[in-house]
Amino acid sequence: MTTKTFTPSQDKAYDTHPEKKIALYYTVTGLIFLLVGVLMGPLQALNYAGIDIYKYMPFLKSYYQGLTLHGVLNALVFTTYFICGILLYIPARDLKLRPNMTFAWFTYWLMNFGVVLAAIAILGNNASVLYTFYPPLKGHPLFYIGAALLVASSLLVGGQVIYMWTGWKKANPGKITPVTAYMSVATWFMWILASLGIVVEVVFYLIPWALGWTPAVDPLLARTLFWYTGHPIVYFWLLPAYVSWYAFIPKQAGGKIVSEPLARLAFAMFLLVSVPVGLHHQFTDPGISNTWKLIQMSLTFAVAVPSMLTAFSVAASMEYAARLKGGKGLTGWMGKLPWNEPSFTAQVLAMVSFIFGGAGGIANASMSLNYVVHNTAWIPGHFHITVGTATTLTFFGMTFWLLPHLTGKKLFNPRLALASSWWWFVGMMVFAVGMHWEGLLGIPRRAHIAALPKELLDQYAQNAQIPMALTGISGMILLVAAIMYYTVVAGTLMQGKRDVQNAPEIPFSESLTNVETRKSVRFLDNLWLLFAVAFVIVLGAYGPILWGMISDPNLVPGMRLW
Ligand code: HEM
Ligand SMILES: [Cu+2]
Repeated sequence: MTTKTFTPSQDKAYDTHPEKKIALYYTVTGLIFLLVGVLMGPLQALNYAGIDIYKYMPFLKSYYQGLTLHGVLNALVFTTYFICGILLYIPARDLKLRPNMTFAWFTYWLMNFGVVLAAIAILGNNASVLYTFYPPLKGHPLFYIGAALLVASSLLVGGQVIYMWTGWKKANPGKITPVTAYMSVATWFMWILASLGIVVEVVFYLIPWALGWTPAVDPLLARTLFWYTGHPIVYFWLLPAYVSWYAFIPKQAGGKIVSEPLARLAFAMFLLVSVPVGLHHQFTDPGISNTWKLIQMSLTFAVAVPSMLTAFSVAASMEYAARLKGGKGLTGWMGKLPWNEPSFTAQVLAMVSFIFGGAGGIANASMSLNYVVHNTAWIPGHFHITVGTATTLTFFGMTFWLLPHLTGKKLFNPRLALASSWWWFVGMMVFAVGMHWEGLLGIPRRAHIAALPKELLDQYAQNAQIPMALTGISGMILLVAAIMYYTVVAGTLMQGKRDVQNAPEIPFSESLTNVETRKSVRFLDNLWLLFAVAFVIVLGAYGPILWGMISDPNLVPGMRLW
């Protein structure tokens, strides 16, 4: 009998690691949906500059159909796909385990199926309910069923990662989970707890109602369940970016993780306190007592702490790397960072954006200041420099090594990749100035203001000429940035040649600390325990409110306003 030696062939990139292929499919599918969503953005930015070009867009029945596409595809669909790709692949590689590939492909196709159902409803103009789908706005049942399948598939991916990790723990008794896997698993635990609200809202209330099985729903209860998930979902978007900042940026900068225990502590804190804070989106909602609003406001400030830990610790890792290369002075060391590397620079620009976004978030979360900015253009100004840049630009930066790593193809035109990152960053900064400013002048969000009669639009415009111009210009800058970025992605994927052996590796960083001996780290490795504690905190912060609403509902029939 002869034994064959196995050499991976150059053109078959996935022989040794079939999980690379699923990671590629998840991330690229997400990017394609993002492209469609992002193309609506400049139209909206022009609207906020008082310029209406919707009449030239025959495929959009209304501003709100476009805005639904934009919000749903960017915030819900792109993020979920991309995160499922990276947070399945990266922990599997870190633990040196292979996911069950049949199951993993099943989750991918289930997700596609869900998104197609929702797309049928939105594209047919039967669900222009925006990405928050607040009742009594009533969309087509396919929209809610599709959304439920999207969330369900993401939970199955999370479950698979937790299952892999549990198997690893059994096989490695007494060992501490490697840090990247730890952060990924903690994120999935957080998402499982966080998604409960939207799952209950959609499955128990909205689907039966949209199908006509129940005549009415309670809008306040639905909103509360929505925001139960709707705030921590931002951590579901952000934590994968933090994984990259903590675990990959130090290596990409040429150094090591300065404080690994701090990284673990930050993720443990996110698991504990990111969920019971959703009421800060409902400060203006009647029917919820101020006491509960204040409690959740305080918890919101608590969850800012791990983000600050992250800022200091990631900055310290970069400084360490720069000083290793001879960087000197209070700020002079920054010059030694690899600014010509698109992956690194995109992510650092994303971090800078998050500093501003986080600061604005503190204003949103303060009950008294919230009344000033609530439902104004300030709010989209805020979340385009958080999810729209901190997360999105980090993911763009990751693709600059990830796509070559997964496919064995060279990054197409790194200079264009670098330029696209700067253009996105600058575009979003200008956008943020314009929109925050418009918001402070009282211009509402989600308003087709460019279609107002001239006298009414002028009432806004006479005070807001500068911010409106900035917003419009930013939309054009962002359009250019998006074209550049997608040229890089398409150029990379469409090359015929692969060089699998010389493809970049996952930039796992080494750590300066030996964590095996640390009791605190050993304690934090009990993620099931932290999950249970988080659950109890959530019950305390939400149980009484939800119970009050469920036992005394205010039912309202559905409406279609489009
Ligand atoms: C070309 C880049 C982009 C531009 C010019 C843009 C522009 C805008 C504008 C002007 C609005 C406000 C619309 C209104 O309130 O009526 C908006 C809303 C929104 N954007 Fe973007 N955006 C872009 C990219 C993104 C990205 C990358 C994300 C997330 C990953 C995102 C997520 C959202 C969400 C969730 C909304 C809220 C929709 C709603 O209120 O229902 N956007 N965008
Ligand atoms: Cu929030």
